[in-house]
Amino acid sequence: MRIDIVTIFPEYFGALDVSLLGRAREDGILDVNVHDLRAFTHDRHRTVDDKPYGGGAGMVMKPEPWGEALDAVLEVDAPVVDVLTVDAPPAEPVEGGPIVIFPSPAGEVFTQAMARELSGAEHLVFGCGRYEGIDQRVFEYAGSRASVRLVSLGDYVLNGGEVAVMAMIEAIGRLIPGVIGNPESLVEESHEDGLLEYPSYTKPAEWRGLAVPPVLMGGNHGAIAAWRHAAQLERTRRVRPDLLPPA
Ligand code: JET
Repeated sequence: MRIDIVTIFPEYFGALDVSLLGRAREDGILDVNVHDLRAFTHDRHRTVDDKPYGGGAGMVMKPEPWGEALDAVLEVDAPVVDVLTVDAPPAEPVEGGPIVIFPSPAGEVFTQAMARELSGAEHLVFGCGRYEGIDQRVFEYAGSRASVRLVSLGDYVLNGGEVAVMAMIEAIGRLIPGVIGNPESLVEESHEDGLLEYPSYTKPAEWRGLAVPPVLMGGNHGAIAAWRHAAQLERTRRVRPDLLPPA
C-alpha cells in the first residue's frame, strides 16, 4: 500500500519509522511519503491560510497549495490555464483508485469496519487540516480526481488532522497482510466481533493479593471460552451498551 500525507507539520510523522509500521516500511509492504504543504506555496512567507470570507474567528487554509499538493500526490498534471478552451468535465473517481481522507470533526466516524475496508486500498492520501479548516472547494476538487472521505475519530476537536491521521494509519496498517506477525491476534480482539475484549491475565497467579480467575488456570478450554464470552458481554453492557443489539 502507498500512503501520502500532506501536512504543515511533517515532524509529527517521525513515529512511523518505528515499531510494527516501521518494519512494514522496511519490508516494502508500506510506502509512506510525507509532504510539507508549504512546499506547494510560491510566496516569500509560504502562506497556507487566510481570513474567512463572510467573517468570523480564525483562519482558513487556502485552496491553491492544497490543489498543487493533491495534483502532485495523485499524479495529475497541473491544470493548464487556457482561456480559449473549455475544460473537459472532471472525471468520476475510479473504483479501486486512490482514496483521499481528510480528518474532520464534521466527517463520518472512523470504525474498525472502515479501517478494514481501507486496508484493502492500493493508495491512500491523508490531508491534514489546521486552523478553522480547509476551503470547501478543495474537497470538491479532490472529489473530481479521487474518492474523498471526511473522517472523524470522534466527537471532540483537535488542533489539526495530524494526530487523527497517525491513529488511522496505525489502525489500517496493522490490518494489511504481512504487517502483523500473528494474524490470529487480529481475529479475537475488541471490535472485530462487535464486542469489547475480555480481560487478560499473565503470571504470577497471585499478585499483591489479587488472584487470577481460577477458570483460566484450569485447562478446560470450553469453560475458558464461555467465561471469556460472558466477560465480553458483561463489559460491553456496562461500558458500551450502544454496541449491543437493542434488548
Ligand atoms: C478531528 C478528527 O479535529 C479533528 O480533525 C482535525 C482538524 C482540525 C481543524 C480543522 C480541520 O479541518 C478539516 C476540515 O474539515 C471540513 O476542513 C481538521 C476530530 N475528530 N476527528
